[in-house]
Amino acid sequence: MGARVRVDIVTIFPEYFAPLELSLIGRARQAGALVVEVHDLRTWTHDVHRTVDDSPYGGGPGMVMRPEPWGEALDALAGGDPPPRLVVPTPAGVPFRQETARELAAQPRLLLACGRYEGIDERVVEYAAGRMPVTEVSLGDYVLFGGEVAVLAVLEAVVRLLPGVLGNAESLVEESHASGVLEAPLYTKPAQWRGLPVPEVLRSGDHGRIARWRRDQGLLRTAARRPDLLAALPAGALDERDVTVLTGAGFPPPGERVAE
Ligand code: JA5
Repeated sequence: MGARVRVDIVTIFPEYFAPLELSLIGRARQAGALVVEVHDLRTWTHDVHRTVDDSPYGGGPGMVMRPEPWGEALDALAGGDPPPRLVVPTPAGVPFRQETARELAAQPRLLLACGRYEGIDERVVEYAAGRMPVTEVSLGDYVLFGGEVAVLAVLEAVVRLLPGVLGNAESLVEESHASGVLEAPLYTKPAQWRGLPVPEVLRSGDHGRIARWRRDQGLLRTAARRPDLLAALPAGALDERDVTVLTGAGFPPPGERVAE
């Protein structure tokens, strides 16, 4: 993981990024682990209306972001050696995962581009890809008004991996997500709340039993909610007891799974 990341964000809504002053991201900036600059794409327009969009070639609904302001933004922000990694959120991107966050956290510079309307003229990414590494990412199979909220999510996933932003305890949580199995449910005091008890095992003090219970709960949740993750586990990730827990709860044995 890189020691410090410089991030430039280009958007037509700079106010969306006010939260970057807050909480742990704000603290990371104050600690110097992170340098963020937010740029208004309209800086790189020259007409009186500061136009950034036009109608789509080929017809269809909505508007498309014109390439010229983006080209000037790249000229202004993507110079230097090495150039930044350009990250563009789009529903048509490759899935953004924890491993993507880890890869981005290792870069010295990131340039995060926020689309609006129906998206950005394709030639912007084509042009950029000839000059710098480009990653178009999707945060999930849904549509947003623009890339701003996705960029905030990407940045939060990256910043919490920077050294000095979190303690070691939290770093281990990331490792367990990397295991491909969802986390077990969490509880805190009181032991009884509105008639609902904390599972007895968590109050037993038996750390072996607790670890096994958490493993089981994580596996059962994963089977119920994310069968895709279970199916993608590498061979040997599940032991005989894991398989017994899953089949005992009525889930098909992983590996004998047919298409979902
Ligand atoms: C919409 C112009 O993966 C969820 C996402 C939806 C969405 C993203 S990422 N970017 C945009 C966009 O709309 O730029």
